[in-house]
Amino acid sequence: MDNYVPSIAIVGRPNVGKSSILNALVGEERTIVSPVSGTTRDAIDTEFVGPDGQKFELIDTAGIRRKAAVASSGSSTEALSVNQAFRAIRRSDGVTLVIEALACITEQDYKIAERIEKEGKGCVIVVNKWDTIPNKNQQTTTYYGQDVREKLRILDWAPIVYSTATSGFSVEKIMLLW
Ligand SMILES: Nc1nc2c(ncn2[C@@H]2O[C@H](COP(=O)(O)OP(=O)(O)OP(=O)(O)O)[C@@H](O)[C@H]2O)c(=O)[nH]1
Ligand SMILES: [Mg+2]
Repeated sequence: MDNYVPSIAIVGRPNVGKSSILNALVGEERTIVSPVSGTTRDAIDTEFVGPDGQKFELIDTAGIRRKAAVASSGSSTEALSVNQAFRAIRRSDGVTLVIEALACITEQDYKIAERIEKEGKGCVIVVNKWDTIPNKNQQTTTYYGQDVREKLRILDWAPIVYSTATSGFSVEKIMLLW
């Protein structure tokens, strides 16, 4: 199927830079970026053409918070957004799981990882906001890589990319891995 366009869902906790990554990839402000968590409410599809002409459908999704936190916020909009993000994982061919460099990997990230694994999707793990890590050296990447491997064991086969969406650093690497 030459015309088949694979879809890649960009998922992760709120505010990690999912929409920023999509904008950096397509080179324009396709989706709203803001410091407020929960900015993206709907899964938005955008076409992306790779350097070799390969087309992808990128799906920006709403940040996924803990179920209990969503329930206690009393926001049915957020609950719907979270369900949509899980649906995006289901309907996509692959998933870009975004984690924020300075934030710890939480149980919530693990739950999203479990979902990706359960749905049998391909995955690239992106450690974004790499610019916020001070005094980086060669060992920094090793250290972060080990932490990701330890805490997201279920995705031990997924490649890891360290990116800065706001400057575009390493963002194109994410798509080269598909
Ligand atoms: N320093 C730094 N800030 C970033 C980076 N990527 C995104 N941000 C900032 O982080 C904030 C959240 O970015 P978004 O792209 O809206 O994050 P999101 O994951 O789409 O957030 P929700 O849609 O709310 O889940 C914004 O203020 C961005 O400018 C990065 O690589 N480095
Ligand atoms: Mg967003």
